[in-house]
Amino acid sequence: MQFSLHPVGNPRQNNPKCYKENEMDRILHLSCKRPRTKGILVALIIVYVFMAAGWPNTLQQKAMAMAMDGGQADQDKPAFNQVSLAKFEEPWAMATLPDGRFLITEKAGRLFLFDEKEETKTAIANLPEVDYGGQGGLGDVILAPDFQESRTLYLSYVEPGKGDTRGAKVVKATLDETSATPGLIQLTDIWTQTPKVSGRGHYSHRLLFSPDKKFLFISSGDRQKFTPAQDMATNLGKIIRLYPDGTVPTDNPFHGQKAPANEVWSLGHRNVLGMQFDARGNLWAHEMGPRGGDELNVIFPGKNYGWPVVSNGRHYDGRNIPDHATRPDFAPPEITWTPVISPSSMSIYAGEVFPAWHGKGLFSGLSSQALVVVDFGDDKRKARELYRYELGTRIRNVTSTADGRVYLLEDGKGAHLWRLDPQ
Ligand SMILES: [Ca+2]
Repeated sequence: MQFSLHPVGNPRQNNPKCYKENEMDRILHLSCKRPRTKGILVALIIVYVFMAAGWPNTLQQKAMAMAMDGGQADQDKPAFNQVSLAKFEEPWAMATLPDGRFLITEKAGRLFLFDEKEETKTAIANLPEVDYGGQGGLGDVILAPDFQESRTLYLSYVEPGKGDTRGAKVVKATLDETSATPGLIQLTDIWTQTPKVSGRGHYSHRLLFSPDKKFLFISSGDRQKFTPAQDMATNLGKIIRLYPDGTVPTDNPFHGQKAPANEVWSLGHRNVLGMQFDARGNLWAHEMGPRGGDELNVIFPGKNYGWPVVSNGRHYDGRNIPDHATRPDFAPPEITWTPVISPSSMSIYAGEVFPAWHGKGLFSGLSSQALVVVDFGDDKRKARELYRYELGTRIRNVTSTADGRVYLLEDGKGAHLWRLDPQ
């Protein structure tokens, strides 16, 4: 099934008054969804007149792109078709296997093998029981660096605690495909969020291996409790660095301090749902701000990124939070977004299918309903958003393969898995 891309601008979707945060991740108010139909209609009529006048085909396409994009056409902004491959129920994360198949998690606790060539979707047995609800359930899935030989993968999910509490957990397991039904075996605990607290938000629990394959990074959200992000007696609101077996490296910045401080790589984070290393070895992480103030940070060991003391956004009840500029002792973000984009995942593009995206960050957006393309800058130039594609639906995940194919997972129930094909 083919879907044409119509990157129609809709400022209401980015108006801070038009979204609210609850346990479901920044839901857009229905009253704010009215598109700018009149402006689009006028633009389309103008384009139609030019087309009728017999412009060369390439000029027609450029005019169409400019009209649809508020006049900001960029020849380095490649157009694509969204090809629907399958549907999933509240998917969260996606990993690519060496043989080209995908692992895809669903929040309610299901993990699928998806084969694009065979168009088959196979449920994997023996998943751990997850505490499903709000922003949590089954979360991330990544392959161990030696997956080809070991068949080891890592999963993050939410487990219940005592009373009305819960927290994220990371396990490793072996993917066994020797019997008729694929299943997980040899599940081993790697890490837990501590303490477990009430609520069902801001687990973060994004997983990433370092380029040298020696370290496992885990993002741990503030669980909507704010102050734990500055409290080294908890591992909430932190980025964590471990050995792949869950033990704590002795060269971590807070080595020698009592657990869990010794596992902390950086602190002062709110809700980091995407992190990746770039080709130069920099660790980038985006995080959701409160009302305004989404951030892209470059992560250094031992640094404090300021939440909840500083933020370029406001609290949801309207109370001010001092900006980053008031506290130079905290690491400032490379980019802040107000209105927010609600970044849900990050991929750094390394392939050739979309040459214009090489080395760029692809961020999926929930309330922005967009694919956001970010230039990470260099020694002379700061990181910046290059442009975005407004897709008209919440995007939960963006994944790019080593050979450059790009896939999007829609958010919510009956969510499409799309492949992006260049036009
Ligand atoms: Ca910050």
